[in-house]
Amino acid sequence: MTASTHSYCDDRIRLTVGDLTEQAVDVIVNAANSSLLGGGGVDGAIHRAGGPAILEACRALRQSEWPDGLPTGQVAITTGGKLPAPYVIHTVGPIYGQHDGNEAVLLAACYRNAIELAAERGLKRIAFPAISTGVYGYPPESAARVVSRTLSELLASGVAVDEIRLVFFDAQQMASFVTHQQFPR
Ligand code: AR6
Repeated sequence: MTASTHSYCDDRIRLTVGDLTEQAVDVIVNAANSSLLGGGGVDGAIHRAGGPAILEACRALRQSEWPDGLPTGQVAITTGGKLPAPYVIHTVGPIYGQHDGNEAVLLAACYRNAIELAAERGLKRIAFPAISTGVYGYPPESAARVVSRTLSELLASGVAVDEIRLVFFDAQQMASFVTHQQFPR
């Protein structure tokens, strides 16, 4: 297998190196912050590539469902604006070291809640960035263990999605994930 074609769980989980904003799937997941009003990293890239419709939809969420902001581990869906993916699910990853040891539970909740929301909406192909492993400081090795266990449990439970794509910004990040993942063989 080449570095760009890793897959697990009967090919329902695929790893790729690239720009999340370019993924032509049904929905991409944003590693947002609780304000939902944009930021740097992948969040900034999504708002830049998707255009103002995403921010407008996020502002509407703040005025309706989430007046105090989106809590860590929760999810909210908006349009994808001009992105190839028609929808964005925004989630807030844990800031490493700031959740009294509950970081892994919260990181797992981001992935689980996003996939369950996608399934509820009939969105079958979902792409994720490596949530919390940038500015939020989650060690990528330990994120790989949490994410792989969470995703394999979800697929085993029969969740209705066809493809979960994990998008890494560079080959080194993907290689680290491959080394530390704990998908069933
Ligand atoms: N495509 C794929 N992966 C990317 C891209 C991209 N275009 N850009 C960055 N990454 P981060 P966090 C990777 O910091 O740690 C924002 O300001 C990056 O290399 O974007 O959850 C939010 O508003 C890293 O591996 O998200 C929050 O305030 C991963 O995406 C805060 O950052 C996540 O890095 C959230 O921090």
